[in-house]
Amino acid sequence: MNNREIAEIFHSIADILEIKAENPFRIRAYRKAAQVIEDLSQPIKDIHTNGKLPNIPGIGEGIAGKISELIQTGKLKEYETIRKSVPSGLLEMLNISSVGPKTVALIYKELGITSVKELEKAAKDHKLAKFPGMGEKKEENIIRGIKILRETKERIPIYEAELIAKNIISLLKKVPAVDKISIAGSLRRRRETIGDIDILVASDKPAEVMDSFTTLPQVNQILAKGSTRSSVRIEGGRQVDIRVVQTDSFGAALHYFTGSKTHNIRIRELGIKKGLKINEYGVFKRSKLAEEDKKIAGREEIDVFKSIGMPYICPEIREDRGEIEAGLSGTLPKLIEIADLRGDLHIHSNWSDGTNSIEEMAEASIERGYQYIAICDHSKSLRVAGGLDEGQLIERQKKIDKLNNKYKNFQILSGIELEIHINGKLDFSDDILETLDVVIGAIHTGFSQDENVNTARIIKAMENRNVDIIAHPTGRLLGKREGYKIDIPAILKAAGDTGTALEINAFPERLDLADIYLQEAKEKGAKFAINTDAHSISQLDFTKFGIGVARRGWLEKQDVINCLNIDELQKSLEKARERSTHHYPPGQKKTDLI
Ligand code: DGT
Ligand code: CA
Ligand code: CA
Repeated sequence: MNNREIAEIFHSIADILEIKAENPFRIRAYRKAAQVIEDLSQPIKDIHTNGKLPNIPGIGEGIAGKISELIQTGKLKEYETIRKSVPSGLLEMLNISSVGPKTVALIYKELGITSVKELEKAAKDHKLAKFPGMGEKKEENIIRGIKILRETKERIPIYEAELIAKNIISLLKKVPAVDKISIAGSLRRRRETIGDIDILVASDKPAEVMDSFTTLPQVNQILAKGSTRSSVRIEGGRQVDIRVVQTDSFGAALHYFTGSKTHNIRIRELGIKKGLKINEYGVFKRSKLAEEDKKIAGREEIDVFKSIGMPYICPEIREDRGEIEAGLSGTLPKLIEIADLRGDLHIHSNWSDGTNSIEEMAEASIERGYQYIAICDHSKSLRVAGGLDEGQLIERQKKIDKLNNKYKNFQILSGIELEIHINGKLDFSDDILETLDVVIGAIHTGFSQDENVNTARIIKAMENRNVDIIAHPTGRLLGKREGYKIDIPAILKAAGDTGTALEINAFPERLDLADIYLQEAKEKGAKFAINTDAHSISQLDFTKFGIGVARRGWLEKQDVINCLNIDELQKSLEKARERSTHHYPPGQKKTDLI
């Protein structure tokens, strides 16, 4: 268990105690412990191993014992018990963005509400406003929070969908009746969330495939079972659809079931104009007598496109957002690929809130074939994430220099994920920033500011010549939080004007900047950086989700700065820094709004 997981459990215990209106001192002890653990710059596991838990200020003997239990067993008995002592609906309510334990306690006590659904009704019926600290605004926030919570509950994050699909496919591949198998639907198109998971199989023994599919160990409920199509619910409630077709229809079916529906309709219309019938079974030449339609293609997906005079269109852009026109006029983009990435420009180490050392992150990146990485630990004011101060930066630089002497064809860039304060001021002075290779400006506090405050705040940071990239530009957390209130077109434009790259943060719950903004940003002259924001080695593999977003946004490798090799990257960063100063010389700031 890492520091954050343990801190979350203590926060959760404090929440439950607060709902139950227990002793405030006890509540405070848990909260304090959670805070202290979040602030630690070292893995608590190591501190525990060294027997130094009792030395941490703010952690008493009792809490230290619970930390040991968590580290040793991965569980905490007290937590398991206390969780059962309140209706589970109350804990679910805590996931609503504007609802804390005090609100839950109040509505439970005063109105006997124990579920999210009841809470939504009460808010809509204005039954909450009369209580102290509530009001109409709060009711609105609750209703909106519940909507967001629901949307993500209904749709599956791509990260989870991919795990489910991979598991099922690896099991079905072992079934002899399965000839070919592929992911289809929105998961193949790499949407950020997935309604249901679609799998396509080619087989001449569909009944055997369906039997195998519906008796997989993870299947909880069979929603439908037929010879060409079945649907199940797996553990956790997620829906998986499967279709089985003949091998000589597999390509046509793959195209059809990959969608999107609007893309399919356009393709079918183009077929009709050419006297073709295109469906999930193949491409057919129409004759006057329907039964004489002659099948001319179906085995390979690309033949569907060829039949209407088009090159292959990658699944990620099959959304009827111009790909049909581009295909017809020969102007399809050459979409970026994972192999184009030369490095990762946003990686955390255990100098701030990462789990692994700089050296471990570097070696894992070398293994992945990178030429460089930028270690971008948090900056000083983000205490909860172990932000570094000026002194620690100097110490870290020594470590990085030493490692760089060791590596031959690999370079560790020294970077920072720099807090942008509410007034647009930066966490470090320009003198300090000058010494860093990569500066990523970021917002982690004060989300609730007005739109113009947040917009000016970010643009002001972009205008600083030393800020190279803006981290997760809209701040949304899929299913948890809408982005900050910002004027997105203005931010995209400022990125183009100042040469500050926009991050496509590949962390599965961020995927920020989202695909829908990328074309607009590109038109305004912006460049991008596809970064994982990895806090541990395994998270370095999040790149594939960032690449999915970039491809859906039609990006090519020349749009993305971390596709440059190290020399080109350094030149490009330098050029962008010059551009910021050129655009906004001192005393002529375009946005001195604050
Ligand atoms: P989702 O599941 O909501 O994330 O989105 P999809 O795109 O996976 O949609 P789904 O699962 O309903 O259907 C899978 C694909 O099957 C869809 O992308 C296109 C194709 N499809 C489904 N229904 C129709 C239809 O009525 N007409 C056409 N042309 N294609 C369809
Ligand atoms: Ca689907
Ligand atoms: Ca489906």
